[in-house]
Amino acid sequence: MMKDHEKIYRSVCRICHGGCGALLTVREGRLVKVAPDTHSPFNRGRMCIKGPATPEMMYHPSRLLSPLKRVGARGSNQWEKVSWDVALSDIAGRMDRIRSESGPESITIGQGTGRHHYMHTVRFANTLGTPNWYEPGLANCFIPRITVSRLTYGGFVVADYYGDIKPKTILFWGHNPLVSGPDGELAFPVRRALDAGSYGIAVDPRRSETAKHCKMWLPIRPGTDCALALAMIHVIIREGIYDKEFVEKWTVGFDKLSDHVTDCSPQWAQAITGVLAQDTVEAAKRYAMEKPSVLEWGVSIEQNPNSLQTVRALSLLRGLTGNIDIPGGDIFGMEIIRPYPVLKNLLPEGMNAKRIGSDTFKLLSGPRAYLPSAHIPGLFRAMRTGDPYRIRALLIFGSNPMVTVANTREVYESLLKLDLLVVTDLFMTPTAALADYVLPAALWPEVNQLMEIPLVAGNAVIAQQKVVQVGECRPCEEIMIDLAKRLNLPGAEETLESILNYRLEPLGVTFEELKSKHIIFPPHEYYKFEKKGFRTPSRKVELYCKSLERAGYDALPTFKEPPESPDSQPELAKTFPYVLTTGSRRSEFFHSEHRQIESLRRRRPYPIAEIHPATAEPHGIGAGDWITVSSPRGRIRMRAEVTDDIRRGVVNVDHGWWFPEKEGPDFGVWESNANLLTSNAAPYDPAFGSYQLRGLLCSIEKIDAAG
Ligand SMILES: Nc1nc2c(c(=O)[nH]1)N[C@H]1C(S)=C(S)[C@@H](COP(=O)(O)OP(=O)(O)OC[C@H]3O[C@@H](n4cnc5c(=O)[nH]c(N)nc54)[C@H](O)[C@@H]3O)O[C@H]1N2
Ligand SMILES: Nc1nc2c(c(=O)[nH]1)N[C@H]1C(S)=C(S)[C@@H](COP(=O)(O)OP(=O)(O)OC[C@H]3O[C@@H](n4cnc5c(=O)[nH]c(N)nc54)[C@H](O)[C@@H]3O)O[C@H]1N2
Ligand code: SF4
Ligand SMILES: [Mo]
Repeated sequence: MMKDHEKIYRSVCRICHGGCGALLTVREGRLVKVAPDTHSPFNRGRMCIKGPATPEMMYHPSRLLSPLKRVGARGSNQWEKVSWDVALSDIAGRMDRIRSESGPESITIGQGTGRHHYMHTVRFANTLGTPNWYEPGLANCFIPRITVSRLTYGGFVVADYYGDIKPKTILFWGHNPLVSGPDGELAFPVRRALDAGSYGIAVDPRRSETAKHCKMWLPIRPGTDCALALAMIHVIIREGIYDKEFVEKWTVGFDKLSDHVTDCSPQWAQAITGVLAQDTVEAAKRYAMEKPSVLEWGVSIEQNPNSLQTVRALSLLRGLTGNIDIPGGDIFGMEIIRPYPVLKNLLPEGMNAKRIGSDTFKLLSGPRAYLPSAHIPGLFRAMRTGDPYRIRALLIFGSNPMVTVANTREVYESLLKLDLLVVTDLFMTPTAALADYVLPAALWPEVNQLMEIPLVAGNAVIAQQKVVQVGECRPCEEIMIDLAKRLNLPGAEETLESILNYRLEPLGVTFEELKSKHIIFPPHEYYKFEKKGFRTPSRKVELYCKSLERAGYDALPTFKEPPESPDSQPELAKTFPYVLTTGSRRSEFFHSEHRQIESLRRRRPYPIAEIHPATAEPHGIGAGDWITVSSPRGRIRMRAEVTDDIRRGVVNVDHGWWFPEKEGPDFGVWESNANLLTSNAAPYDPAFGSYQLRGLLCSIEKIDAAG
């Protein structure tokens, strides 16, 4: 029951990429409870375990509460508290000096994945005049899926769980949305669809939480997804089960594609992927014939150096079967509000060419990329070596590259070379501990923002409202606006609220008004292509993609064996005989976060490596044993989980591990961090610069009791 001195606010959780409707109980200025909103069309009264843990995050004793300035040597983890004014005027002064001495491009703006301030960070970089901003996803997360969707059928699509007609078949590909949503959609509608009878097929080396709710599990060898997708295309074409009318009227390049996949039989794919040919045929038939079907694809298809063509092959499945823009299929976003004003035009034209990676990775860093950003390996190299020019300053808003970027050792060496490192975060992290200034960020109930859901599609808009304030914490948007004012940057006069109002104008509401309405979710419009065609140069689905050809990339997808795999490096595989995949998401944590949140950590106290009993047995490894997992680059300690729910010979390790309870500045970052095993070296995907985080080689060993 609500008490007099309590107030309940409706908002939207943003601990992960966000989207669950949340009820926030505030008592005497303090957030005391976060509960799921039963009226939310998305989570309908449910939440994952992280949502209700918000008050624990908010008032955690180690939360950063005021700006800190480094006093000892860099990385000595000695700080003094300073006022915002002292911190920001010193930071702005140093940025100004670096900008005039070495050009704005020598300042990089970094950020984490999908935060509320995501687009404001891009805006800040543009107005500062630097082409170099990044986040640790991008090349390896989401940009390939978004870009390829735009090239192939003119826009990003999401599964339609909300209309009268529901998906009959759901093909989950390298994606575990019951745990990891949303990269598009939240977990709950997916779960409702599966419970209501949608036929699930999971392509995953693990029998993931999602795979456990599916009728079919295809345990693929990591890194070989493109081959399996091509085999499904082969089956769909050879069996004549593609949507003939749709293909005829609404696609280009069918004959070329058909010729191209002639040799990609399910048997050919079986030898590469390990997926049984008959399962490939069955899955392809289901997807093509038991319509409407949706393809829920995940980040696994992007964490390899053939990401463009892997994502392309998968995108073609939608086009061939006509499962786009139809009720219960994969649908385009309605984009009901204006895009965030990132002030792209303020970036001087010449700066596009200076963006690290722009000459090589056109679809990540080129001027016409969807969201041009710098290529991370090149950026960190520029910090270390000054090639092609020195990156002297890095301002990070909510990211922990010491844990989340491949090759931690190099990240560390790069950060130490900077003249200025500023990290804005909720907690002290192994990255923040290396900074000159650490600034305290606001947590989601301390922020006014708009949440568009499903992600990127933006079919609904929800008000996220500030209901409390802790210490001196500030939203990143406000910190950037303050810095922009001190640096006299264009656009600095606009408040966050005026930006939110500008975005909402097409809906005829202000942010204040949306707070009381809470959500706007208009009915969906299907079959838009029938009136306007697809938003591609041919107005059709581009099975054969001329735009890619013009940009110098293959117009049709081809499988390439990952550069590090048992097949491509048989010699190395003698020492490192297993296939390593990293980073499968866990409900308790968001990437490197939440290890200090007791209620979550208690449920998953240790970093886990999952292995099959047949893989564990020759090493004498039993459940719960500590083991080392080694790759050609490093070695980490994990607890073994011995399980049949993983393909034999595959080792799946958690990513994101450090130990906030251990002493800084390292906080145990060199012990169990998956990115000590990964590589950021070439070869890269030629369009996106993606590199291998999944499907690498590794070995395992039991640590004896004494070790
Ligand atoms: N080996 C391996 N590495 C991976 C992956 C993998 O699968 N395998 N996945 C990659 C992918 S897809 C991604 S997207 C990246 C993610 O990489 P990051 O975005 O760097 O991941 P996080 O650990 O979430 O780091 C976010 C930091 O921001 C802080 N934070 C949270 N909310 C806020 C806020 O509102 N404001 C501010 N200022 N700070 C905030 C958190 O405390 C945390 O320290 O990791 C990548 N790294
Ligand atoms: N709780 C929680 N939710 C999150 C995040 C988080 O850290 N925690 N991170 C967010 C972010 S930034 C992202 S990108 C998304 C990612 O979310 P997802 O796209 O679901 O990605 P993962 O959970 O990393 O991997 C999905 C599945 O791919 C399988 N897999 C591993 N390697 C391969 C492979 O080579 N091929 C195939 N086919 N499958 C493979 C794994 O076993 C796993 O079950 O999650 C988002 N949501
Ligand atoms: S799924 Fe994401 S938005 Fe929903 S409660 Fe969990 S962390 Fe919050
Ligand atoms: Mo991501």
